[in-house]
Amino acid sequence: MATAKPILYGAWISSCSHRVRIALNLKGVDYEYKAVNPRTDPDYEKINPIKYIPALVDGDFVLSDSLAIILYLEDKYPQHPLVPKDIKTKGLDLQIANIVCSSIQPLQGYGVIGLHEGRLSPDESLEVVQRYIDKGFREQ
Ligand SMILES: N[C@@H](CCC(=O)N[C@@H](CS)C(=O)NCC(=O)O)C(=O)O
Repeated sequence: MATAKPILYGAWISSCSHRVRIALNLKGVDYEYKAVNPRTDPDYEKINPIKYIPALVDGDFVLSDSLAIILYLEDKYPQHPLVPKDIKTKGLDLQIANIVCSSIQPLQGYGVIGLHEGRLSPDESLEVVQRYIDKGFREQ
């Protein structure tokens, strides 16, 4: 019996979803992509109650959070490894991944900037976004 393809829920605007799409494509995994608006799609809340994208549905298993999904894919599809075997290189790779996931994206994403909608001008929002992207990539 053919196994169902994993389904990735994401959106074009979401860097977190892009990470997982990149991992799936580097590994050559055949998957289905479903574009959703996590804030407004009532069906998506049943898949991921925290209402963030991405989420991966693999049969009856649902996993959210881009880094968790990527590490799951790494274990499930060992071809074209993404995580180095050398423990120091692996540690540094995970450091970079975590800085992107924890110290850049959340601080300049909708969760923070959206909270200030109407209170920050577009230039002020841009300043916040640039501050965290610049700090994360320049100083790590
Ligand atoms: N740590 C999570 C963050 C997920 C996240 O913040 N996703 C954003 C898109 S990149 C989202 O769903 N934003 C919708 C919102 O904040 O309402 C991951 O890496 O997947």
